[in-house]
Amino acid sequence: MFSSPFTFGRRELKLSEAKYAFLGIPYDSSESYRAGSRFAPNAVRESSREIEDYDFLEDFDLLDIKLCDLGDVDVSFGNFSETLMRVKDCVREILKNMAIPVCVGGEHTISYCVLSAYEKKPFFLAFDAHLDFRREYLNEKFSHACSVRRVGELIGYENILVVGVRSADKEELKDAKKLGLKFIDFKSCDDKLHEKIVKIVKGKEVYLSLDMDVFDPKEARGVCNPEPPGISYSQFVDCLGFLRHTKLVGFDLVEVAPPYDSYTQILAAKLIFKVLLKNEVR
Ligand SMILES: [Mn+2]
Repeated sequence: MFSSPFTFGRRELKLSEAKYAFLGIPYDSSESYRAGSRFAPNAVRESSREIEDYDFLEDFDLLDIKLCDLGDVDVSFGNFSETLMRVKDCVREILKNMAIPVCVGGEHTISYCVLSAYEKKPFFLAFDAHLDFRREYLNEKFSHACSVRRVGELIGYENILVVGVRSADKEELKDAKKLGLKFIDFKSCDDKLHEKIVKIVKGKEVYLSLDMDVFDPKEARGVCNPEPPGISYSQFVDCLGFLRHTKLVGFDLVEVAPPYDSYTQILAAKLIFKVLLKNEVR
């Protein structure tokens, strides 16, 4: 007997049959601290295969999510512009088939690559410990530390909300305030967080970007730039109620670094299913 294929959630659907398309983007060329997010797509796949299909908390059968796994983008390590073209090609293929891209990085710069493929630019809702708003970092414009800034140049700063921020440098913070970037810092992530997010994203086409370092490192140690403290798994899942008020058009999960911990990839796999099922239960 052959084992099921090495796909996310053991899925075997084709792109033409799917509502969601899992795509690995194992690009981690600008990481400045703990490298290794290139290993995340396969690590997340491995963990996803062990998740049982019935979710008790939501009374939901995960097999009802029409999801396919397209494998990984053949990224060009160290070459951002070539990687950008390759990611754009793959994401365009997904969008042409009317499916929602579910991209697993890789570093946070992949969000810019994925968004470049959209003709109609969505609202960018990011969960991140970092502001990622530097003009450049180590003389590199397309660095993980500049990801939100580059996305802003692409879709407009007014179309961004970053949640969970607790780390930045003074210069980028000054720029962010000057350019009108919306963010909810970690201190403001209280029990009204869900409502605060809904107020801003209601009625919009939303692209969700989850940098796993937004979580408290006690819950997710295996990230490139851990930043204690942080939000909890339950707090994040509670926020996902925003999906009832928006149209989800894309999702990425970034910055998981499997060499430093083997639990974070399990949390990541679980969260991908949570996002998709919360988007199904409207
Ligand atoms: Mn971050």
